[in-house]
Amino acid sequence: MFTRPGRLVGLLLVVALVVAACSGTSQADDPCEKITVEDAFVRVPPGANTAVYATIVNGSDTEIALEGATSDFAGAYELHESIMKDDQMIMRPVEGQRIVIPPGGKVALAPGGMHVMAIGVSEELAEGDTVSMTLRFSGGCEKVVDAPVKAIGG
Ligand SMILES: [Cu+2]
Repeated sequence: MFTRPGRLVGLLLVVALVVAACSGTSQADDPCEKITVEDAFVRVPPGANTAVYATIVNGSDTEIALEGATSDFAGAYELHESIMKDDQMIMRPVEGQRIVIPPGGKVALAPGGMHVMAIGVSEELAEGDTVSMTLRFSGGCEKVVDAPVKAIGG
């Protein structure tokens, strides 16, 4: 009984030190913790290839870049953008395979714009299915998202 108060103080001291250590690390600002991926979805494959869309929000005060994606439903994944050329919508790989999201900003990967191109779809994907995809960001940051498969117009 007599030892308990002493041990309790010792325990509280340890807890206080751990809390201080943890808050110290989060102040070092890990931008990865402040990236959120919203509304990710995969287009029902119109053929051998399809596109993945999402809105990426950078809540950190550091610039961050999407640098790639991986999953297991296709053979390869590239960052693409759709552009108008000679009155035609074409798509091309994003320069440097890098989509920059400014500090406090967001970037929408959306039909008619940027997207993750999934090349060589190896699974039958139908509306209502969900795929798991890992988005790779600068600084070794990775975010795993569940993307439902959806039909889009056109
Ligand atoms: Cu594309």
